[in-house]
Amino acid sequence: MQSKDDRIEELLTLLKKEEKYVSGARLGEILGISRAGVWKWIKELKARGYRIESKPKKGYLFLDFPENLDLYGIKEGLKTKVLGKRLHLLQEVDSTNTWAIKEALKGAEEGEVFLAEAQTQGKGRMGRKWFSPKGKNIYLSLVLKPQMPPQRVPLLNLGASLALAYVLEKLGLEPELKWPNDVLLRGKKVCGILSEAYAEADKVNFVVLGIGLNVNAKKEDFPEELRDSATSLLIETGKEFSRNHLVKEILQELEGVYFLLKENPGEVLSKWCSYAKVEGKMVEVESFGELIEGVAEGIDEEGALLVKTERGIKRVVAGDVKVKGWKGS
Ligand code: BT5
Repeated sequence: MQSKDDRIEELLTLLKKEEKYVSGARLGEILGISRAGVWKWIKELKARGYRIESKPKKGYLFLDFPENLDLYGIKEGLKTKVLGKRLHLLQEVDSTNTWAIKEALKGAEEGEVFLAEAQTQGKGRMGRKWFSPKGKNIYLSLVLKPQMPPQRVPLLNLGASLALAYVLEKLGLEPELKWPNDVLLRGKKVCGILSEAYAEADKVNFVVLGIGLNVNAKKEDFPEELRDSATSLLIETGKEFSRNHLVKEILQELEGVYFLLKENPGEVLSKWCSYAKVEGKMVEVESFGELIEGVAEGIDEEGALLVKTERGIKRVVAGDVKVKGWKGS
């Protein structure tokens, strides 16, 4: 049996598809409910921030999605098989990654998505913090159960940043990727990715993939120390974006890359490299307290960065890269 939420989602899909006024009687007929029932659900959608016009004798017209994150808005028309089949949203949480890990330990399924309007303790890598103001950006964590050996988990990071590059490119932007997890616009960080794996020696139990995308944050919303190195879609384009639409796009592109990773990881890597443009550049990498200097040679099949140093090729599995001319962290 369908839940009430599923039925309201159906009503929304119907209204959006029509692109003109639809009468309450007709909607009621299709959904098998009374006109008063339709009105009640429309009121519920309006209360969630949907812009729907109601006119006597004409009916209802869908105008726009709410500005706040909304699960119907994300699910409506979502073309994925696995990712986002179940979605969860909180107004505020410590970290969507921490939340998703707790749920995965309790049995959350592959593809479950955890979103929040704000994070009080958004996490970066290596104990760093992710700045997460309310109602402006996307903080999304995803539970994945990939059939891959633990040493290949870094490929998910690269795959996720590639998916984000596709999403941004569709908006007419020119994203660049920086090993291992940054998505940059004009050299500034617009998105960060953090994957946390729960694995045994030879088996991955689950991976939580966390994505933070700066969407509608203005320059003055960022703390002073990030203003030169961080950016948002609003700062880059002067336009506000629907976060519901973006979440949908992210899930769709991510699923494409995730499936491709299973079939042909080499293709994901070579696509990633085409956005990274790191090959042949002088880099300085800080990894586990060691400073490695040399020329970036590329990425190996497990997603590690290969650096040609004076003492031969060094394989870097984690760390921070500085490339001349890049301002990101
Ligand atoms: C990352 O770490 O880039 C991973 C960020 C992952 C965030 C998502 S949000 C959803 C999910 N839930 C979480 O708790 N986390 C994930 P790292 O490479 O260590 O970069 C962190 C550094 O980026 C910080 O030390 C700052 O310099 C900078 N930074 C912090 N907040 C930023 C922001 N909103 N935009 C751009 N740069 C930021």
